[in-house]
Amino acid sequence: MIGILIVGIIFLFGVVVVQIGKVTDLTAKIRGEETVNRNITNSQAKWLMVFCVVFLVYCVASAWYYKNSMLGYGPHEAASAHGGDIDSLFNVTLFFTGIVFILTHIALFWFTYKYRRQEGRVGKFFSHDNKLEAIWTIVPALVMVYLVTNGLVVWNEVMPDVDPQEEVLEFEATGSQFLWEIRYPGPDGKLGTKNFRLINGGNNPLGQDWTDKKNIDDFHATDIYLPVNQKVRVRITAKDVLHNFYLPHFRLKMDAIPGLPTYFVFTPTKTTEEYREELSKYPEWQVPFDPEDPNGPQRWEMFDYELACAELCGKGHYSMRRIVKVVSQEEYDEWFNAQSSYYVQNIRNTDLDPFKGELLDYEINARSKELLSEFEAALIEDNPSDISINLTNVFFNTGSAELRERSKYELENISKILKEYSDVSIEISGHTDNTGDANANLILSRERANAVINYLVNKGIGSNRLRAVGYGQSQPADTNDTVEGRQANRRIEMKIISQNL
Ligand SMILES: [Cu+2]
Repeated sequence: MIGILIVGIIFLFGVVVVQIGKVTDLTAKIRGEETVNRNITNSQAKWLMVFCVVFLVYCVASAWYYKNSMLGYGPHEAASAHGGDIDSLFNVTLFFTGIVFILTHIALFWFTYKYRRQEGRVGKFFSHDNKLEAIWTIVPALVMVYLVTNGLVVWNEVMPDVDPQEEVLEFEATGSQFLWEIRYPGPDGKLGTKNFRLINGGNNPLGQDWTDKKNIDDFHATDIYLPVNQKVRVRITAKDVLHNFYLPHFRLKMDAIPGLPTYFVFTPTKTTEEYREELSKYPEWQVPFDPEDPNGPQRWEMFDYELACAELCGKGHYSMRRIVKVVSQEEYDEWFNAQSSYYVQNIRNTDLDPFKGELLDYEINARSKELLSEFEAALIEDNPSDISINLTNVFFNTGSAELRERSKYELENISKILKEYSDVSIEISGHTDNTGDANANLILSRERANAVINYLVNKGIGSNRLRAVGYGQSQPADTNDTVEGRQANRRIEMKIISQNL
C-alpha cells in the first residue's frame, strides 16, 4: 500500500514539475524571453555563491568536529616511534591539497557568478597563453616534487630492516581465512623454519619443521603482547589469499602475501594503559562502554589496540581482529614465561616427534633445576635422611646394571651438586619391582646403585661420601599390579645421610 502511495506521489510530483515548466514557458512568452532568462541566471548565480560558502564552511566545520576521532589528532597521536613521521606526511599533503581544494571551489563558483550571462557581454577567446601554461605546470610540479621527496625521506626512515646484530623482538603473523595466527620465538629468540608442505590443520597449522630445534620453544599466542619501547620486527605471511597486517594506532600496514614473506619494524612507545589515560580526557570516551549498563566500565577503560586485516579477503574478513597489548617489560616477561610451546603441548613424544625417546635441552635444564631444588629442600629439613629423592632420569638396560647413555645428564647434575655441597654425604639406593626372583632383584638393585656410585667416583666425588644400598623389591613406591606401578618401583633414589658443618 505504502509502495503504491510513494509511486503515486512521485508521479504527481513529476506532473507538477512539467506543469511549472509549461507555466514558465508561457510567462516567458508574455514578458519577453530575455528578461526571464536574465532573472533566472542572476538568481542561479547568487544561489551558487551561497552554496559555495555553505559547502566550504560545512567541509571545514565537519573536519574540525570529527578531528578527535581521526588518527593523528586529539587522543589518537601515534603510539609508535615512526608514527609521527607518517602523520606529518599526511598533514603536509593535507595542507597542499586543502589549499587547492578551497581555492578551486572559490574560483569555480566565483566564475559562475562573475561571468553569468549578461546582455551584450561576449566571451573572450584566446587560443594559447604561455604564462598561464607555465604557471599551472610549474606550480603543481614543484609541489609534487616536494611531496614525493618528503615521502621518500619518510619511507626510507620507516622501512629499513634491522641489523643482524641488533637486539630486536621478532614475532610472526600468518593470515588465513579468517584469522591471524601469531607465533613467538620462545626463549631462544629465534623462530623455527617452516615448510608449507608440512601444514596440517590438526597438528601443524603453520607447517613448522620439527626437526629444526629452533621450533621446539616457539609458542602460538592469541593476543599480541609487546613490551613498550622495544624494537619489534614482525614477519608477515599468508596461507591462502592476500591479507593485510594493519595496526592503525601504530601507523603500520603491510600486505600479507602467500609465498612472499614481508616484514615491518616498529617500536611501540605508548602502553595500552597510557593510551587509555589519554582517551579518558575526552568526553566522548567518558561514557559507559555498554549503554545497557550505565554503571559499568567506561569506553576509555575498555580500549585496546587492535590488529585488523585491511584487505577485503572474504566474507569472514571482519573476524580477523586480534587484540594487541603494549605493556611494561615486567608484565611482558610475566606473560612470556606463562606461555607454553606448541611443540611441547602437541608434538612432544607423539609419532610426529623426530626427537621421540631423546632428552631435549629444555627438559635437561628443567630437570637440573628440579633436582637442585629437591636437594636443597631436603637439606634444610630437620632430618634430611627422611627424604628420598627419586632420580627419575637414571636409566639401565633391561635386567642389567649397565647405565644407559641418557642417564649421564642426571648423573652430571648430581656430581655438580655434590661438588657445590662438598660437605654432604649421600646414599644411593636401588629398587626393583616384584617380577622374578627376589634374591636376584636384591643383587641387581645393589649392582645398579653401585654403577651410579662408580660413575660419581669417576667424576671426582670422594668415595667416602657415597654409600650404595640395594633394597630389591622390599620398598615398593607403588603397586606391583600394573605396568605403570611396576615401572615406578624400578628406580634409583638418593638420600642425604650427613652434612659436616
Ligand atoms: Cu584477511
